[in-house]
Amino acid sequence: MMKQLNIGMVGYGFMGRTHSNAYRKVSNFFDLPYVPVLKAVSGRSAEGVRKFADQWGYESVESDWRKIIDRKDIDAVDICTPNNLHKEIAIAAAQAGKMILCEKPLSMDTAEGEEMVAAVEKAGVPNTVWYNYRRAPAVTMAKLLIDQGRLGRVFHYRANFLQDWTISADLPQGGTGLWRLDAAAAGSGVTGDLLAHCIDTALWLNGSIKTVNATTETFIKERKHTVTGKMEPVTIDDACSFFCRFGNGSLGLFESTRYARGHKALYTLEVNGEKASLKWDLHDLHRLQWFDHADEGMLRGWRSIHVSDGDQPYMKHWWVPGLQIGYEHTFVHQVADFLQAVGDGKPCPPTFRDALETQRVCDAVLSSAKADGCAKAV
Ligand code: SOE
Repeated sequence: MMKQLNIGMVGYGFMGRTHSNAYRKVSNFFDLPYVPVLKAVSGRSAEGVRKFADQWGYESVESDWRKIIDRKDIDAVDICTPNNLHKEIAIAAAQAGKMILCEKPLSMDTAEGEEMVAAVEKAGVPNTVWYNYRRAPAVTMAKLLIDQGRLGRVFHYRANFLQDWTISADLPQGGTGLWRLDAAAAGSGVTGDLLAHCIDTALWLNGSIKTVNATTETFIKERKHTVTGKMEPVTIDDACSFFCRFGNGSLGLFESTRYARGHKALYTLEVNGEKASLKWDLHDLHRLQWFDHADEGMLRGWRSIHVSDGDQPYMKHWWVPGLQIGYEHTFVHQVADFLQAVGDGKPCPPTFRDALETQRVCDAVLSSAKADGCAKAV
């Protein structure tokens, strides 16, 4: 019989839903050493957390996350709170010997991240950070192709994450859902929220980032704060672009904004190598675009690979060839990999230590933007 692994979730917003859905589905599709059990969820609004628990099938609710940590019947703590609470909860969970699954970004900044890494490593508890896009099968396949050396020497890495949901100046900052606009809760704007995804994938696919050169902008300088009710300065970055140098000698170009009218969650990446190139687009996430210079000249061109066959990453667990999966499945894959890793006594990347590297790059990007090393063009 499969062993149970009891989950205690802290927070229950959008990410609480994606993670809960993953816990509920994973055992139907994967044979794993553990079956996750939705034991408890905590949140500040008694009514809100109760409604969430009923909807997703949690056995119990708590009004204070500390109760989740104290409970002997919780094996793993899933942190789905705003970023400014990650550190305190993760350190307390590690000290209590709990496994931890932490929503991205790991922390508000590198210094906090270092404390969190020290805590989980001292406690020796399994840990992972939900950079879910690594586990879109087409992205995992990109990793396999790169690791097989099929691109040869890499020259360029390019990534964008574009959205348009904060263009209205009437949108307040702070509070449920809108904490992402409040630097005190989020740490940063698009850099920590969106570029962190691009950086995590880039570090995984293309190795370390050595230097960055960045620029940021805050287009709307003041917004009403939901909690105080007053107009307050906006201190997050609304848009950020940076270029960088990777350890392997390639050049990187990254852009993110929440002001790209028409784009809702356009995460794209492209890698150009000596022998081949590949491209991926979250809006078409089951496809990998592949160009191989070794193809016969007359037929050479971009291939659009529909990643849905049993011999492609993760797909043998789902339907039959040709039937695709989507966004929610990236989270199911992360839970599956986490439970397997716990069973095998191995780490489940990205671990806190892996995610700390992303945090370092984010900090470097923000500090470069602050220093504003721009030369005048006119
Ligand atoms: C922001 O809108 C957001 O929900 C991010 O917080 C997620 O990490 C990203 O995957 C989608 O966009």
